[in-house]
Amino acid sequence: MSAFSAIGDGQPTDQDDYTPELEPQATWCPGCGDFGVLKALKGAAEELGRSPEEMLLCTGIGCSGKLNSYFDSYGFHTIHGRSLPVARAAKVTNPGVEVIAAGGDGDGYGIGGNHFMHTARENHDMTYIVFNNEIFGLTKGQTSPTSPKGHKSKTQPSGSAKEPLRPLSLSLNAGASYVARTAAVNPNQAKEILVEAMEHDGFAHVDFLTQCPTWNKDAKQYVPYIDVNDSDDYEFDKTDRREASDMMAETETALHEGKVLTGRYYIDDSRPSYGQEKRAIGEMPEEPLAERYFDDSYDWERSADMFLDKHK
Ligand SMILES: Cc1ncc(C[n+]2csc(CCOP(=O)(O)OP(=O)(O)O)c2C)c(N)n1
Ligand code: SF4
Repeated sequence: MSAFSAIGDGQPTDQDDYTPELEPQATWCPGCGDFGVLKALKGAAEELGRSPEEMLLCTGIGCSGKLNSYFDSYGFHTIHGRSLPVARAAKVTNPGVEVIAAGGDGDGYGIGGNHFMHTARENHDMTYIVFNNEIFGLTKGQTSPTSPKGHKSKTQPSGSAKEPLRPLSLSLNAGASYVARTAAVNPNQAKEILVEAMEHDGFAHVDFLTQCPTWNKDAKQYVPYIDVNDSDDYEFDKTDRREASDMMAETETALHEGKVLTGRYYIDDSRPSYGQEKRAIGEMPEEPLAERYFDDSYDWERSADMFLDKHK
């Protein structure tokens, strides 16, 4: 069955449907926050009734990149920092698929930072989960873009001299239409946020705090956490860009002072996604482009020919 013909079949699912036969048991270190992402993702997919055939999970490289070995859906384990371009191409050609991209903070905010910025700007319809453990995990704990200033590692033995990147603020300013932060220690909130992110039409960025007990002793377990949407101490309108921006800045600063703030920060339901915009102006056909691969009689246009014709 092709992916697009499975869409809308509404097959009943339970969490076991997403457990692969090949690697049913994840091999992350005991206590790793990555287990929390897997659990939340399985719970969200089940709640939304998405069958494994309706989902594509594109991952980068790192401990986090193993997510698609442990989640049984269509999957693409890409190269370092490149989950987003692959996910974009898949969504553009097969819009009915539920596309999820995932990777670490090194993968997504470092080497893949350019893709992150422009996928947010173009509002591609997908969920992007960043496993933020504030270090490079797989390669044994080097300083990453989100490591706090002063954090000591083998690559920065005297402590990082650099201010960390602010992922929520970057995402908002780049153009993401849904921005949230959750934590592996908060599985219920994490699942609810992933459900919302998957339902959102546009680029939904979830910064997921995932403790790495093996290489990042500083970050501990990201507890106690506070949900800024539930706490009386925080009041802001998550549909207001300026108020969201202020709340994000406070959250990012607080993290390195030992205060873990999480929640939904920004939601814009009015902005069309990349695919919706392209279809509206006639640059993309209504039917999934992917269907053409199954049509032997389809006469493919070569983009180079179209381009050369215009310049004659
Ligand atoms: C182009 C390239 N550069 C470097 C590496 C080596 N490498 C593999 S994983 C990794 C970092 C992983 O850290 P992160 O993305 O934060 O994910 P985590 O392991 O913490 O989940 C690096 C630098 C690589 N595989 N490819
Ligand atoms: S090294 Fe860290 S991030 Fe990687 S599996 Fe172990 S605890 Fe998790």
